[in-house]
Amino acid sequence: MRTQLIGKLDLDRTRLAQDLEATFDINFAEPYDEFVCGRPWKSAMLMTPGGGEGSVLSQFDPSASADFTADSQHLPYIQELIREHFATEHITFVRLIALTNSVLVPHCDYVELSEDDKSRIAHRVHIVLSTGEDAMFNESDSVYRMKEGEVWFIDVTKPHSAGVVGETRRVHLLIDVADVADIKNLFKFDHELSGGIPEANLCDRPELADGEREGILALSRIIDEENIMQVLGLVIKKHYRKDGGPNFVWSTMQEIARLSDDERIVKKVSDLYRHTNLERIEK
Ligand code: YCP
Ligand code: CO
Repeated sequence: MRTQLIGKLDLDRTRLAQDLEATFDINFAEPYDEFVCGRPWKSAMLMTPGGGEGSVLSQFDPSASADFTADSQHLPYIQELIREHFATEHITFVRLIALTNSVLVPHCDYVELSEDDKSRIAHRVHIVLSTGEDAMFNESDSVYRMKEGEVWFIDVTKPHSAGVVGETRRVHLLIDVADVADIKNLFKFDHELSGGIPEANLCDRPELADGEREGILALSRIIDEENIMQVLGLVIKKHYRKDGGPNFVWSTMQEIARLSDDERIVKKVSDLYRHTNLERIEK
């Protein structure tokens, strides 16, 4: 399913605020380190196959039907949002995601899954519970914002990344749903698929200036195996604010690596690209 706006939920701000406060008592997992430049990507499972604990999707048998986890019991309003707006029988996973001052490496998901698993988590839906101007999303060469209350399909087979370039605590619900005969059956609220990323959600980014590009490429003079993720983080952050042209992040990293004249850096960049975009080898 291509990335698009599905609809908007009227959130009860007071009840939501209570639940968001309660999320501070939940133990978030901090998985997918290798995708993160900055503070951890924090994830709490709210629904899983069987309702048990675990931090990453691959720890569950997706053929079991999904149930609410113990953590989700602390969040009565969010549970209600899920129950009242979605046909829960199609849900495989629901995660609560918190991100602050951090950018994710542009990547593709599902690359490690079998065809069977893919059909059980065929569609990824985002619900925005809390966000800000500094919280953005990227797909291919576009950067956009999902606004509070909005519900989106995200095509995670396309290269994508999330970024909060400031102090906002961005909180989303991520709902993975199985392939259903008619997509309309998933939703119990008024919805209208936008067909693509609406113009109003796209971020207007000025073109990257020549001097900035030179400065970024000059990171080749200091890049090493210890700071590579910070260099990558700088390049990604710049991508969220400036338009550097097609495939900016990875083509810039490859160029920085080449200019570094360091074979280890060239290999690290290419390994990281392969792991995040082409094949995920569990270590
Ligand atoms: C996921 N993709 O969609 C992960 C989250 C980054 C990579 C972290 O489950
Ligand atoms: Co992803």
